[in-house]
Amino acid sequence: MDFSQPLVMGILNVTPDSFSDGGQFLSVDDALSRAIQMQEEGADIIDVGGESTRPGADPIGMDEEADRVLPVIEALKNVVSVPISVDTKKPAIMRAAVSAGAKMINDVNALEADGAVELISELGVPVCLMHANGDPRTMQENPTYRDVVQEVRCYLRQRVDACLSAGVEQKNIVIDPGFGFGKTVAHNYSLMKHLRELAFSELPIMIGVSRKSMIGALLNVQPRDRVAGGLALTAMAYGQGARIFRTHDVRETKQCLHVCAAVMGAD
Ligand code: YH5
Repeated sequence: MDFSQPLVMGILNVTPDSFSDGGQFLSVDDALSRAIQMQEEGADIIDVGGESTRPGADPIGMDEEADRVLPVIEALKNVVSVPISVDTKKPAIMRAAVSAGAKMINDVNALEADGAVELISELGVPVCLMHANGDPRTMQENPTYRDVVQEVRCYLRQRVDACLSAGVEQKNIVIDPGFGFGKTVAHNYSLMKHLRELAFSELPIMIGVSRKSMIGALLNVQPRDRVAGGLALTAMAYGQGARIFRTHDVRETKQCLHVCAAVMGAD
């Protein structure tokens, strides 16, 4: 992947809580339509996720996750031209997703599962290593840090080192501070203010702030009214070197980054 230009990763949730009719089944067709729409809006990557990692969410089993994401990835690779990434913590899902056509792994657990680092080295695909403090079920109960920026940086450095030691190529590694994952609103804003300091070894930084509660907590609005807040964070992050932006709002984020890039490219 070429990280010299900012990339927008469109979120394709295939979890029951994301189903448009609130029902139990999201059809593969609905997922494909949404993905095609995001590609038309300019998405550079489509991120398929089957396990809800929202605060309070329960983990799901292997079979259920496989049944949600694999058919979508298999169908998607024939209808979109952009690379597909899979948002999973499970090595077996990573392997199956790559066989099904996924070109990148997005792991909110930074490859902490047994065998995950070795698997990524074997598969030779790009990976995003994200920081999370605790698991989704309990992570927001009482997050504490002495220095959130330094702790996240130190954690990511250790995970990067584990990958490099196992033979993962540096060019295949992306890092992400994990906004909202075991962090208070104050922690999230601190991480954003100091995002520049997270960078090391020229690794590309990815962020996911789209519609998250760090925006809602400030503006007191529902997720669908958090787009402008997300774009403000996107612009601030771009200015500090972030290069991959995971979002529900692809068209708006592309426009935001286009304008940001024009500022950076001006005389
Ligand atoms: C991320 O930051 N986030 S899943 C709660 C919300 C809205 C959105 C309404 N996967 C990230 O998107 N992967 C998720 O409140 C991620 N970075 C990376 N790399 C959570 C999510 C969300 C949660």
